[in-house]
Amino acid sequence: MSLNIHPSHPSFRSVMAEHPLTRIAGAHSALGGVIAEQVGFQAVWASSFEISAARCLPDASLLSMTDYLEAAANIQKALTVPVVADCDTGFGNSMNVAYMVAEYERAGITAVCMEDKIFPKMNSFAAAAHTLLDAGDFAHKIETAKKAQRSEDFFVIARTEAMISGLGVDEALKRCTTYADAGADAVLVHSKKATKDEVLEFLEQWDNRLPVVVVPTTYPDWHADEAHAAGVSAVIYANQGLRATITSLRTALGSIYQTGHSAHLEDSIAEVKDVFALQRLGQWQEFTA
Ligand code: SPV
Ligand code: MG
Repeated sequence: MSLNIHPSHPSFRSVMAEHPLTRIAGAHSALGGVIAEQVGFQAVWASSFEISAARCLPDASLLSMTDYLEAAANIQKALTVPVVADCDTGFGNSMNVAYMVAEYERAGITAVCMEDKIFPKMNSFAAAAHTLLDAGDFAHKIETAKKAQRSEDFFVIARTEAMISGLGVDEALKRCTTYADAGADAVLVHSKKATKDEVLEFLEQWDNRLPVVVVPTTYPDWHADEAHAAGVSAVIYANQGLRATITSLRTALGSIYQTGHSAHLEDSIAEVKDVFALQRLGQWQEFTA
């Protein structure tokens, strides 16, 4: 009898090869990851923003690599789709990057993303300088990550914050070319503009050497199919799950407190048996049969 209490998962590289557009949802816990998988997402983003927010801390390199690794590994353990681990700046210099790759790979993570800001970094949407690391130094981190990996399948995404820091599309193109030369498996271009125009301009000029990943948080009306038609290979819905959770909790708990009971919520909140299903309780109980 095979029990699905220790799910296995394909590599992110194989998922990318299989899907013309890989759709990825952010999570901070196994619960969010499993729900993302159940509704159809092909991968889960272990988001530094979500993982920090789950502890009511800013996404500002306050948590350690060990904290982020534990969160990502706990998500991965529950899934049959791969996790893409948001590894911020690589948690330090190239030596930290080598250690990071060894530890993440050992924990069964098949894809990591590193961004070209200086450590400590600040969340891309926060009012801050968002100073970039020298492109050559970041390229060295990418080279180091690729050297440190054991499996050929391990996937390293190089994220540029050039547009976040106000340096524009040309700088993003230059940096992504340098990161492709350094051996990255994909590039992620992040923008916090209210429209997709900046990202579209990047895509028009990008030579398609590597797949492009986008995070349409501030331009949420960009349909996944349109993004794909414009040259995007993977799209990350990085924090919508977290934001939905905040709204749901506030509404439900606020209403229980106000009314003094929870009867009116019964039809709109998950049933206890739904929780049991997410816990795979039935499969675990087979051990006692
Ligand atoms: C995250 O989800 O942690 C990200 C995306 O890195 S963003 O918050 O937009 O920087
Ligand atoms: Mg992040």
